[in-house]
Amino acid sequence: ESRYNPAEIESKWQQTWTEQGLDQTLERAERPKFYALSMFPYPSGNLHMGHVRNYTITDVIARVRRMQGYRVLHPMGWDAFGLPAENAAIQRGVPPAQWTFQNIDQMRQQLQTLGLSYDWDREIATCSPDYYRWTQWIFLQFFDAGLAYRREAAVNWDPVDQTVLANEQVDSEGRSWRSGAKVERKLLRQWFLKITDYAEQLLADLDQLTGWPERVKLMQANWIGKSTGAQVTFKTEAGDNLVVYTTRPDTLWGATFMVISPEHPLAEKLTTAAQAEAVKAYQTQAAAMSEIDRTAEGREKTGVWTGSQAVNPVNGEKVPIWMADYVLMDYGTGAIMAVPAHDQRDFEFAKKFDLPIDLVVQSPAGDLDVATMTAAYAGEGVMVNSGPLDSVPAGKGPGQSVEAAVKWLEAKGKGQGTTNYRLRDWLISRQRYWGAPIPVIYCADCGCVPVPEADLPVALPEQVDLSGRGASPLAKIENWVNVPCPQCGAAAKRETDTMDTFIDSSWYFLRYADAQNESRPFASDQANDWLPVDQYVGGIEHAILHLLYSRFFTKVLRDRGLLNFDEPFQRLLTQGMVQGLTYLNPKKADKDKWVPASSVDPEDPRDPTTGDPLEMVYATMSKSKGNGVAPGDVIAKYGADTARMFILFKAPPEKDLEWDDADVEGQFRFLNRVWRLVTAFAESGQSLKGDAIQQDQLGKAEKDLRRAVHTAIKAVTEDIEGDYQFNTAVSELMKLSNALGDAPDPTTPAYAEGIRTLILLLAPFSPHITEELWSQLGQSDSVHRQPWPTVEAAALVADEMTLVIQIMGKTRGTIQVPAGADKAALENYARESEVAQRYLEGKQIKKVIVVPNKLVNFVAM
Ligand code: ANZ
Ligand code: ZN
Repeated sequence: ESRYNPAEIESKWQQTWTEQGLDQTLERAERPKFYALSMFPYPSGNLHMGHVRNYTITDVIARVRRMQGYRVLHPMGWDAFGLPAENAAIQRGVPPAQWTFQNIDQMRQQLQTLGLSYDWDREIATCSPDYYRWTQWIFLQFFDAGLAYRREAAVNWDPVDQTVLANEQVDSEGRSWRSGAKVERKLLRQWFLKITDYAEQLLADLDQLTGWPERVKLMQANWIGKSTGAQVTFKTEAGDNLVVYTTRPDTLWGATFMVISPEHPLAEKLTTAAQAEAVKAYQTQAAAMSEIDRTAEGREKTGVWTGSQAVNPVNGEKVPIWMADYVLMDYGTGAIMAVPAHDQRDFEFAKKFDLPIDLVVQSPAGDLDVATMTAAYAGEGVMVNSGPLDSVPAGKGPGQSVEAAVKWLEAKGKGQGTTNYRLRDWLISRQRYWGAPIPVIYCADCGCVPVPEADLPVALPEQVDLSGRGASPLAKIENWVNVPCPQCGAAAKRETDTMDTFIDSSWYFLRYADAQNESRPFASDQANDWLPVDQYVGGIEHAILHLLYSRFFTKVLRDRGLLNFDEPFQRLLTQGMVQGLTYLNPKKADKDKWVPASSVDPEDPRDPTTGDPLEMVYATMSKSKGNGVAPGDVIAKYGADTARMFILFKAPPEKDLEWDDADVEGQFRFLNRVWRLVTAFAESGQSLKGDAIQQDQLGKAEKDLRRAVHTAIKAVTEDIEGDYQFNTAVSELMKLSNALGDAPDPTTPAYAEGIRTLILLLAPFSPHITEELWSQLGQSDSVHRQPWPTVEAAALVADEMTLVIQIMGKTRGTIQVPAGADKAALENYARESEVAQRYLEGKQIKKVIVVPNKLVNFVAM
């Protein structure tokens, strides 16, 4: 008897599949399409368990769909531009391209050991010129549509190295990763994409995404941040219009001061001579702070009076104009009316600077009094002290105060209803080397000129100074920067910024549909055929930006006539984290508390440096915690099939998964059991063909086995088609193998059917062992090309059922009766049963209650 040797069979079949092109995309038009996509990885060089989980889930889905008769697109590629390659170059002198492509080769090899059914002919790397050429082409589509523009925006500036830093290169104390210098903010003219033009569509179309987790849709909606309210104009003493945006125009009668952002264009004009110095100092202080710090909840309020006032248009009262950093310039109008009685930030500000507080909403209890309030009141109630709004119910609903206020303001010409979005335009300029160059040229006469399509790609030069100091790397290469103007031929200069790598990943799913197209990013008919992606699988960390940007790109390309669909991803699965057993020293602080598992004796876990006893928890695998399990180690020991089985079995895909060696071992044992069952069957000389099975001529044992087989088909299919409950599907497969193991006669056609079914149902989960067993049974075509088993309804029908016998409502025993017996028959079986006879002896039956398929209850005295 042969032994299950995963190392041998896995590499053998991987090679055979590659040779046979088994995983290439089927182009047979008559089949329905299915596009299964995993979020492509950054090529760090090392595959981790999170990747393995992500790709295994998608692979099972792709394989099941193929067996179900779909033509499946299941591609893989590399999100290959970005900072780490550049950092490697800065620190170790390896050219970014070399570093990246080496990593890609290494990771591709690691992926191949997992038996993932990718069509490698469609592999893409976003850093290769035949990809970023089209990234640049798409940028020019945005430019042409007026959706790409330049304006000044702040960057992180390292004053020592005289260079721009990415956010990741600034530590939590705001210092440069290299020079240690305190990072400053500097204004640069940079490129933006006008995603705000699509804010409403991006929000509204979330409703189409019925196959997305609610939580992700909510995160997107919050990020877009739609709010409705009004713009109201206040007149300043100098006669300027100071416009505010408010979501509560109904509270205008309670506005006791105004606040402008430190960057507000009227700031200088509004500031009186006496206040000039204080205002200037405050502006400098605010400029150094990040938006997150400025708006942090509960932070002690700061601010300064500008020295001037404005007139509240609803009641003619004068209100002082203050400046404070909690008002942001790029939201609304950069100025607010402050209503301290009903807005918490304004309340805190008023308390701090001793400004008046006027109540305009009285609570239903009627006991609100500004003298005793300790926080702003944002609840329901009725309007008070509000002129025409008095006694209107406060709130945003129909017929309530906000609606009434907007009507009143519009009628009086004092303001108008508006909608606002929190979503900002997308800053895509990066002052870095390893990204797609932004394809424009600046000419003194013609201005900003797009690079003509024929000149794409604007290729990254290879000879480059990556010292991490001074101007951005591309800006330092004179012969690259200086080019003739494409329009007039005069001396001109290239743009030296590259694009945010999120741009690369905002269209890669379209490229896969037509990955080798040399004249276009993709042919529209190909993209329209394959997309939307039927199932997208990836991490929750991409719930906002990547998915939002991809949706945005899809809509813009649709509006350019290149696509005919609205949304790129029909169904989204965000898989849970893979957690490892983690040791921590409770006596140590935050980052220092983790002790790598490799330095711990699991029998007596202690800190190797201090001897302190350690605590154990499950935490997401990471380098810093030293709790990772290397996929390569598990594959070397048990094989990829076991690794896949464990990952699918251990937890439902959206849930976090705790790595557990014992359960890995358990799945290995299960595959060994399958191996023994099938090889024993093969060695007994039986074939899978078998004779046609006549259900009604089978004996009990065979019927029982067939029922187990078809129950497994039904359950596994439903588990996969429903919510991808792979864990319960694996349990069903284990049950089926037990049923086969218990079957009294392994020579019947029903047994052969069981063996065949077990292999087919297991194939998407464990592609190698099933292919090997399939071929050992003399099958010449791949198991992965077989049709998915279907349920035979007749085989599911049970012959017998268990009937409960009750006397006076008390269960006294059970009997086996033919399934499907009618009420009268059930009553008869029950009367004749030994249980009933024993309990009813000498009694008189008053009533018999029959619950079909369940029980018979005798009422007797
Ligand atoms: C008066 C008021 C009274 C407000 C009240 C709220 C409650 P959302 O819902 O997020 O859109 N605001 C407006 N522009 C701002 C800016 N640039 N920076 C900081 N805060 C700003 O928030 C809109 C509310 O946030 C606006 O409505 C305004 O305060 C403030 F009982 O106006 B409100
Ligand atoms: Zn020119």
